[in-house]
Amino acid sequence: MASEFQRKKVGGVFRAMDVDGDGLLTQADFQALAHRWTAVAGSAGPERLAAVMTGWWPVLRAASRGDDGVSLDEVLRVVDGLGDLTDAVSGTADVMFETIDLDGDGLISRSEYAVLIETWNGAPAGTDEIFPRLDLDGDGHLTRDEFRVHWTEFWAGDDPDAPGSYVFGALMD
Ligand SMILES: [Ca+2]
Ligand SMILES: [Ca+2]
Ligand SMILES: [Ca+2]
Repeated sequence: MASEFQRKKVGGVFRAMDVDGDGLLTQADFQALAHRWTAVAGSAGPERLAAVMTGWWPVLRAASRGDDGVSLDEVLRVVDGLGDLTDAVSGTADVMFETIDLDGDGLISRSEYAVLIETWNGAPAGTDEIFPRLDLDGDGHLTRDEFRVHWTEFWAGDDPDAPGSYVFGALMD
């Protein structure tokens, strides 16, 4: 069972992914998200990211009960099982990392991270508070390993104190 914290955390991302706001994730939402990502200027691999994101759609679809979309409860059931899918989760983290590494230097800068937040949420959001917490060694960048840790914590973890719980930004009520 998903905890209240997981519900809050994943619920925020669910609302960002539910592009048309009807309370269900559908293939159309995924296509809209993929479109949003392919519009990120200068990015080397948005098509690859779109393919990986679209690849999660059958996984979610399989968890839903034959209706037209996937509800938050159904997403939470999938999230419950992600502990068994750690390779797929960290693979998605790597593709996301490469997509937001706009200058291709193998690191995520503060401004590149801001692009992630804005593109994911469809609107700009402050990153001044969370970025230093995500930057575990304080060198001013996120490495691939740092990002993978946070991404996996977000999707497969349940720790309100872990920086990764806020990798998509602050949690809203
Ligand atoms: Ca929707
Ligand atoms: Ca970079
Ligand atoms: Ca760092």
